[in-house]
Amino acid sequence: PGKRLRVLVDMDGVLADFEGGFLKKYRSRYPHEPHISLEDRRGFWVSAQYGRLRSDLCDKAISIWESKGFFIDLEPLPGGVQAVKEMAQMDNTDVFICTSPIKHYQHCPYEKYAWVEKHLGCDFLEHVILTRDKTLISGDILIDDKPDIEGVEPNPAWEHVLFTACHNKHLSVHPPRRRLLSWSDDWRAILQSKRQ
Ligand code: DGP
Repeated sequence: PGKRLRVLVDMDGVLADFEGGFLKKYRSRYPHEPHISLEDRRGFWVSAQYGRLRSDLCDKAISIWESKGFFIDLEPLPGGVQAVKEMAQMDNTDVFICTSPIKHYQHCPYEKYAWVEKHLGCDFLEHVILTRDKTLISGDILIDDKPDIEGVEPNPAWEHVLFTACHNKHLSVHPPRRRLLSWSDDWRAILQSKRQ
């Protein structure tokens, strides 16, 4: 008779391959400019690392994800769509996709809904939360690849489980913080650990 578990799952870098999609389109659009391999990515903000490489590359990086078609074309990360579908079928479990759209709003919010419809089905559109401040959203767990999730609420309801990505894999995560290494890792045990 325990209460329902509410799971928040991030989209870019957790369900959708933002980093891979970015690098592919960046190299195709700027074939004569230097790039940063996924192995060498450090820090959440792609544009910041490109800007350190050469100052004009910051705007070139930004131009990629501001382009029409960028977000809808992102490939699903291995196992993510299946895991979310399985979670949604579990007893006493509510799953929401919690994602921050970029401020350049011409394409991104639309394409995020379109991606969910394409890969998870139109019923899942009821479970999409677009917010620039995830601390306001209540849940038991937030699975997200961003190491520092901040906002106006100093004590968010959720436990942030850091989803491993190319840009965060070198960071040490100290207990009680924990990681989900990939969707092959034991996400079911993490959910179970939060149930009453
Ligand atoms: P989220 O993963 O929900 O926290 O959303 C963050 C978004 O920001 C996601 O679409 C990835 C994107 N992003 C990655 N690097 C940069 C950057 O350097 N600048 C901006 N504006 N957005 C970035």
